[in-house]
Amino acid sequence: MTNHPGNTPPLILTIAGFDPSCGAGIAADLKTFAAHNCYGLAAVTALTVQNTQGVRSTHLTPAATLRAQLECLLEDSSISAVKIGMLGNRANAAVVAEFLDRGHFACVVLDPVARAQSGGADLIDAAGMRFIADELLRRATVVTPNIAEAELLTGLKIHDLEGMKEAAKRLVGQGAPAVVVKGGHMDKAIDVFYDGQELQTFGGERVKSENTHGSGCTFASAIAAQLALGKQLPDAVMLAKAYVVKAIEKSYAIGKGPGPLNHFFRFQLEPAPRGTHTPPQHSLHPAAEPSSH
Ligand code: PXL
Repeated sequence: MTNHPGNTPPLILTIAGFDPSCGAGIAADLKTFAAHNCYGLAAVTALTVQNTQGVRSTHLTPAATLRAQLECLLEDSSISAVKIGMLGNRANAAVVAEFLDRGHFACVVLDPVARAQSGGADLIDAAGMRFIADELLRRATVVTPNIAEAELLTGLKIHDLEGMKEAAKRLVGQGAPAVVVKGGHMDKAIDVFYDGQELQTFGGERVKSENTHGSGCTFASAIAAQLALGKQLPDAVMLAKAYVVKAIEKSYAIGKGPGPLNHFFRFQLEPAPRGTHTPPQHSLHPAAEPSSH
């Protein structure tokens, strides 16, 4: 039996919820890691019921089961970076804090997910959000709230770029080593980066596309991948933003609501045509196998 650790790419763990439409959450994270040539591991905090039109319900993983998933992975694998998304409630957030303390990870990207862009059920309870503010911010390498999440974490009301800068400073004051306040929901998609020293803005015209479901998950995961590949903040943030913009530009609809990003735009310039599938003529495809029974 062979095992080739020399060939292993960086392993990145996502701790997040599952979205069956695979635009956001764990599926978006794993696609992003794969697109960056990294291997993704995943611990599931919640099963959501949703399609592109919104979240209908959430079903949280029991805290003991989340803890068991995390311990099981930690025993076996050397994890280069951790990305944290939907946590669901305080109990699961507390399990994650415990896990971060045990794992001593070099890179932890915390996306403090509160609600889906399409609305619907809350993705964390109020006590969980308070726990993120009090306990998880300081355990992260970088935190990536959108405007609504930055408001919940700081208590500020954010109306403009100045408000975003104030929130970024406040979050660093509250213990986050570095922050990106995402302005994707403002007129101009400007993000504010602050690490306690330099306040920087990453500009951008808004991409003309409805297909932005999972862009927050993808952004945080792309930062985790860039950090795992050895990039420093804020270069990792800049590269992640460029990746998200391109993946939105190359996106397509899969349902009636906002579609997912095209995570693999680098590999596949045009989507495959639908309805004209020809089985490949090699022995690995079941349709090409001679029937033996
Ligand atoms: O985009 C936030 C988000 C995170 N995690 C899960 C989600 C969503 C939004 O739908 O479903 C599992």
